Amino acid sequence: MNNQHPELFHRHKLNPILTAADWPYPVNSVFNPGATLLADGTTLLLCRVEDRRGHSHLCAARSANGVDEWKIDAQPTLYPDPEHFPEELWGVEDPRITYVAELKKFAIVYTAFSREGPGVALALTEDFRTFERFGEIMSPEDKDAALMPCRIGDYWALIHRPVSGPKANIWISYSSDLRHWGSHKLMLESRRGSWWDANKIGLSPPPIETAQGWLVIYHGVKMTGAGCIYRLGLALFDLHTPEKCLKRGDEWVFGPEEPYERQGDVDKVVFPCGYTVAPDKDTLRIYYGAADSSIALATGSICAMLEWLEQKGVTPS
Ligand code: BMA
Repeated sequence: MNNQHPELFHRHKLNPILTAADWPYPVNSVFNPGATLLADGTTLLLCRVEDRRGHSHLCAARSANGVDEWKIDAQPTLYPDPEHFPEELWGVEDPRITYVAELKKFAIVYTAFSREGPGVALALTEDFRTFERFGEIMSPEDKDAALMPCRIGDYWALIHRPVSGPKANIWISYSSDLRHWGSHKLMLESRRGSWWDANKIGLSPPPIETAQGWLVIYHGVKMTGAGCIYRLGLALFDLHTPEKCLKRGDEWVFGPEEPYERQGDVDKVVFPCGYTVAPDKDTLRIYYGAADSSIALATGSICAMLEWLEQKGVTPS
C-alpha cells in the first residue's frame, strides 16, 4: 500500500492466481489473458500460453468464482493455424474478448505474429470450443486491439495500435462487415520526453461502457536505461464519438510493484487484456499478465476511476 497515492486497484491476496505450474501440459509461461463471464456466471480466461519454442497459443481456464479452482483445457484452445492463416506463423497472443449481443457471439481480437511482424486478427465463437476465424483484419505492425461491443451509429468499431516510425498511438477504425475497415481516426496519442506514457501506448482491456463515456484503461511504456516499464493509465471517451477524448489522467494508476510483477521473463510489466464486472455493476476484476510470466488479479471500482478522472483528468485541447 502506497500512502502517498490513493490506490484505485487492489491486488488479490492469492496473486499470482495462475502460473505455468498449473497447466495440464508443459509450457514456459502463462500471461496476458482475455476475460469474460459466460451465461452461467463462470469466469472464462483465454490465457496467452508460451511454449518452449517461444511461440504462443491461447488456452481457456474456467472458474466459478473467478479466483481459484480453475479448470484448464487439457489441450490448447486456439492454436496457430499458419497453413490456412499464414499470419499466425509465429503464434497468437494477447486476446481481448468482447461479447457482441447483436451477434450473440464473443469476438476475440488477438495478435497474429507473422513474418511481417504482429498484426490484428479476429475470430468469433459461441462457446470457446469452436471458432470462426476472420484472419488478419489489420496489417502489421499493429496490436493491442479490441472490438467495441455494439455498433457506433451503423458501424462496428475496432480500437487498435498501429506503429508508425517511433510513435505508437491508439486508433479507432470502422467497418460495416467486420472484414473491411476504414474511417481510421486517431484516438489517443503517446506523450513525449520523460512521461510514463511517452512514445508507446496501447489499449489494455476492451473499453468499459459507463453513463459518462467509454472508460479506457491503457498501458504506457517508459523506456529506461534498465529496460521498459509497463504501467496503466485512464482516459474517458465520448459514447457516440469514441475517438473524442473527454478526459485523460496525467499520472499512471497501476504499475509493477510486487515481486511477481517486477521479475519474470520480462521484468516490470503489468499487462491486462480483460476484466469482468461483478454483480454490483461497479467492481471491476482486472486480469493481468505479470512480468510476462504469470496471471494476477486486481479489483477496482468503476465509479472511483471515473471520479479520479473527473478530479485529476485533463480535457485534451
Ligand atoms: C508488449 C506485448 C505484450 C507483452 C509486453 C511486455 O509489446 O507484446 O504481450 O506483455 O510487450 O513484454
